[in-house]
Amino acid sequence: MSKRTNAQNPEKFTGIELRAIPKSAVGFKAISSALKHVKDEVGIAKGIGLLKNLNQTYGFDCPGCAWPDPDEKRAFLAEYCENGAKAIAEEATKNKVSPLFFATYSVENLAKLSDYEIGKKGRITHPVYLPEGASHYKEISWKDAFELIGKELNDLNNPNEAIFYTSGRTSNEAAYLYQLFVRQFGTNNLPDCSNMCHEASGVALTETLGIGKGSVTLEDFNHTDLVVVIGQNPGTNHPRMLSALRDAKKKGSKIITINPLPEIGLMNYKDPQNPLKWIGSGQNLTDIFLQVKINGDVALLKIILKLMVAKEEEDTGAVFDYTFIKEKTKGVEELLDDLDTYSIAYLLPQTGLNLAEIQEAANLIISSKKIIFCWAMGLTQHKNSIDNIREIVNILLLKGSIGKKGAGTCPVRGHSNVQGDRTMGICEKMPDNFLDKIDAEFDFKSPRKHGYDVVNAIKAMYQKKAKVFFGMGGNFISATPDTEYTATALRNCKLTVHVSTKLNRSHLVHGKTALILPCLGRSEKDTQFSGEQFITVENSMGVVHSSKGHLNPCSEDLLSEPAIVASLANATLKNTKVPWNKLVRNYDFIRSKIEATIPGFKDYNNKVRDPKGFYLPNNARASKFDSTPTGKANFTINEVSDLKIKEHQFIMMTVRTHDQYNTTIYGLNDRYRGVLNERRVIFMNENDMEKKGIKKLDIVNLQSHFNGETREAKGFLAIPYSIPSQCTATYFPETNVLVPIQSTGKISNTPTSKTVIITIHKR
Ligand SMILES: Nc1nc2c(c(=O)[nH]1)N[C@H]1C(S)=C(S)[C@@H](COP(=O)(O)OP(=O)(O)OC[C@H]3O[C@@H](n4cnc5c(=O)[nH]c(N)nc54)[C@H](O)[C@@H]3O)O[C@H]1N2
Ligand SMILES: Nc1nc2c(c(=O)[nH]1)N[C@H]1C(S)=C(S)[C@@H](COP(=O)(O)OP(=O)(O)OC[C@H]3O[C@@H](n4cnc5c(=O)[nH]c(N)nc54)[C@H](O)[C@@H]3O)O[C@H]1N2
Ligand SMILES: [Mo]
Repeated sequence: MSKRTNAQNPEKFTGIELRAIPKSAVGFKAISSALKHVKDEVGIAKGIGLLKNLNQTYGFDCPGCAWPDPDEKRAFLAEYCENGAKAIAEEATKNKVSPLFFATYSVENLAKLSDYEIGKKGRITHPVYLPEGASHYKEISWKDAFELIGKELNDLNNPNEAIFYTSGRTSNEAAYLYQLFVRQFGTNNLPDCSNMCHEASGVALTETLGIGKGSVTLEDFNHTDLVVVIGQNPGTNHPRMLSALRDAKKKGSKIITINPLPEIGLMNYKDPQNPLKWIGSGQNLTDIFLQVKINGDVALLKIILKLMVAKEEEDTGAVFDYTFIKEKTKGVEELLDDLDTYSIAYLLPQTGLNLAEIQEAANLIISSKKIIFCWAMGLTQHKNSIDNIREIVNILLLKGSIGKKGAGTCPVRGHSNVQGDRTMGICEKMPDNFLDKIDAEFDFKSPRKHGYDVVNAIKAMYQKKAKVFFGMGGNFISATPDTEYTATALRNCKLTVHVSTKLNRSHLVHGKTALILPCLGRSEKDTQFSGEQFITVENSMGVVHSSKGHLNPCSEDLLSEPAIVASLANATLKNTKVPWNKLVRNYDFIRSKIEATIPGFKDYNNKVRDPKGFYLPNNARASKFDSTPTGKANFTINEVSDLKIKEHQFIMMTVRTHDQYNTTIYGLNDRYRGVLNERRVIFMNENDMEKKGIKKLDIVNLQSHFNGETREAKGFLAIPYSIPSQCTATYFPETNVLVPIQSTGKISNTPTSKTVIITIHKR
């Protein structure tokens, strides 16, 4: 019986080695590390073939991050990066998880492994089923699997008892069919990884600029005066962004970095295109580094705003773009009045910085006409995340630095099609005009009641209000907060189903019965009735383009995600007028339906055959703001963080190592931070360690504290690091157990994975 399998990574050390922090990012080490992963996972000959097709105009889209490809020239080496190569090596791995594998290993035994060990087991080759009370998954036919799910869904008292999660790798075509199926089934319970990711960006940008997406294109980096990279670690998570930053610098732009950690990719960088330049240390990308305290960003941005106002008062017109403010915006007076209520003396301690360094950064902002702000999880996973982002918009609006070349917003997305999935309607609360179009096209009435987002889905399962969990990709148990609470939630379900490429912990922390449905990966050929198909995705800058796999599928028993949705719909829906089988015969048919129902996709099938793809309309890029509630771009009034920690407490942020893709752990190294072969570490300020009598590599237990509740994660090695006092960093997902389910962002409801209040206890 596998009733209470491990939901957390085992408390087990792997043999840490500490190294000096490298002097630069990328360079030869990156190429050799990438090739090593490719060689180990897929073999060298197949590996080179794979890399050749990655992000090339007729190849497949990197399943790594959502950073865009250049519209024009693409170089062999430039268009994949170390971590992109790891991502595809992971998918194209030689290792297989077959029915024999499942017959050999019980669920209980597999759950004792770490996420790293589980992931290395490889690709799932057949659909498998775990009956109630069974200890091992066993093979099931696709037909029986769909019938079983259809029956469970139809047995529910109400469609809202089912939850349909999506991770962000799902293609536009699969996502569109999936949301259509779910809405025809009768619910809007479509939580997605965005709820844990850039939700706050979407909320804040829609309110202020009328579009939940960023406004810049890659080309803008060639025309900007200043790039501010705040709360983001592109050297690890979006390595190809470093090339854009390098290009910006070459054209004379400056870079400000705002981060509690001096992330090596931003500080020092070696150009992968220029091996001759690898001798010696790299180029310093960052001109000004502000080592802000965790969650001190609103206070910092407010000081910058106050310094801008002070300069403008001294020298009218030197800072603000009055024409833009007058014609395009609303609320500037209220903003200026509100800024007056704060004193710099009050704000400064919250930043951990000194005024002189902030003044230096403010001077760059003051003197720049075209500014791009880039950000990611360092801003979006806090209680006041929407304030972080709205404060950035305030700065850009005062400068008139949006909707023109070289300027604007750049929320850097995570998953390679997370933005496209939202465009396709994967969201628990799509606006009525989207639903009206779907209803008219397919002749049904989709539900209007909003569904559950990720956190509310977990609570609903915990409270037994939801009974079936269906995951389209992803690794729900390891990606979500409050691991033990979420494990109870999943175990409460009658049925949990995962459409997956690789084995992960979510297959092992399951409902009373469970299914794994194995699907094709991005790099694989997708053959349907009309022949080989391609799929389409939307990158972080709103470019929709095609992606076509070149490898033979790792097993003959895989289905594509669109085919899985169509079969599921056939097995579940009684009165559907959607021609599910026809849509899957040729994905052009799906794209025609997308064209008919979603704005911006006119002539989709034609346009997407241009290898460069096409840009979706973007009102902020076009400097049109009439879609906001006020019909103008809105200044907003934002509150500084109310985070209060006691003297003996610390703030913990959970971050990614250089060797992982979210919950997929490629390896145990975090080369850029000088930590090898260990993930159970906590980075601490050296003085804090001394005060607490903690020495380098002492073992500590961590406790988080929220609303009087305590959670614990045991066994971490303390590492002295350059980080502000009372701030600490650990790796996700090992410390997700400490992130309280109730601790979420205002409006965004995103778990506050970057602000966890902890105490540290020496063992
Ligand atoms: N190789 C690889 N690529 C990836 C991923 C991956 O796991 N591996 N994940 C993908 C996904 S889904 C996403 S969302 C992105 C994530 O990309 P990132 O957001 O870069 O990822 P994190 O590791 O969460 O890093 C957050 C950064 O914010 C900083 N930070 C934390 N708190 C604060 C704060 O309060 N203020 C400021 N100013 N900075 C702060 C941290 O020090 C860290 O540098 O990457 C995507 N790309
Ligand atoms: N503490 C903490 N928690 C976090 C974060 C954090 O910074 N700190 N970050 C959050 C963020 S930004 C995100 S986006 C989420 C990520 O949450 P998820 O998207 O749920 O997690 P991933 O680890 O990306 O999912 C990996 C799994 O996806 C499956 N997979 C891979 N490719 C495919 C495919 O092509 N099709 C299908 N069907 N399956 C596939 C594989 O089986 C693999 O095991 O985690 C969030 N959780
Ligand atoms: Mo993400």
